[in-house]
Amino acid sequence: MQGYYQFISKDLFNRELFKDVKILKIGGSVITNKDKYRSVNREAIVNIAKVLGDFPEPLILVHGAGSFGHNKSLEFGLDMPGKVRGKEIEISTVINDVLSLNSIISDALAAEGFRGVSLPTHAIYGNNGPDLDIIEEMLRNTFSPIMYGDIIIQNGNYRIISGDEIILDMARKFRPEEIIFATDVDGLYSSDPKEYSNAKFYRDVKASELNIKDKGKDATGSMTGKVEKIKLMLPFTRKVMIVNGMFPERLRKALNDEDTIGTVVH
Ligand code: IP8
Repeated sequence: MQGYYQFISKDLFNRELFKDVKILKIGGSVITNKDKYRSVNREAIVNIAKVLGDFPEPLILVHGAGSFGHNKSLEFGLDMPGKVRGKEIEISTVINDVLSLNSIISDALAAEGFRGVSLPTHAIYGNNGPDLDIIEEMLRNTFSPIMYGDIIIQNGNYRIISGDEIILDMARKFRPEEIIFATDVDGLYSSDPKEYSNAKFYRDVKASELNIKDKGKDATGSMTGKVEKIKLMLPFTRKVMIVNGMFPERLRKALNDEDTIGTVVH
């Protein structure tokens, strides 16, 4: 019985300790040129690094894979999970590609004084899920853990894990104050604004009202998949905000809880 109470009080203590933690996802479409294999958007990366370098609190940072992950995953047929055996070269190619992107992001962040520590997703997700102790220890020491969309190996099987899924796992554990998605659009629309000129923009929307359909196809399901994940995250955070990561000032304001163009999902 005593052990049970110890567990409860430790958990409550942790929630208190991490109550100001924010989670930021930087979309792969912001930091890479999606149609060109292993091509980065250097300007966007540097701009975001400048914003984060000025931000005083530790964050949990997760970035997407963009053209370092999706293109080859689709080409190799890795978007469906399966047995590792026979796919080793393809899996290791993608794992190494997304690790290279992560190094570029971490270097740019370090150059701006951001105290980030990369935790390669494939190395912290074991057979039973993420090693949350490592992430917690980083936060406790005021580092910002950096994770990313990757391929993980569990019990002889591989599967792609999206940055959004990582965020859901982190939200469940750390109950962040806010979750921010920096994407390549201004926020959520009723349909894809790149295809439909009559798409309605949502400034503030209830998750239950969202019924978004897009035709986008990447290895992890595009905007429709993101919205489904956001609905699952909402019980664990005060708000979810989507901003255009191509406008660093919007990201800065979102991080500082100031009003800016974007979509708030309640
Ligand atoms: O860009 C996808 O992560 P995402 C990861 O966050 C791979 O959806 C390897 C395609």
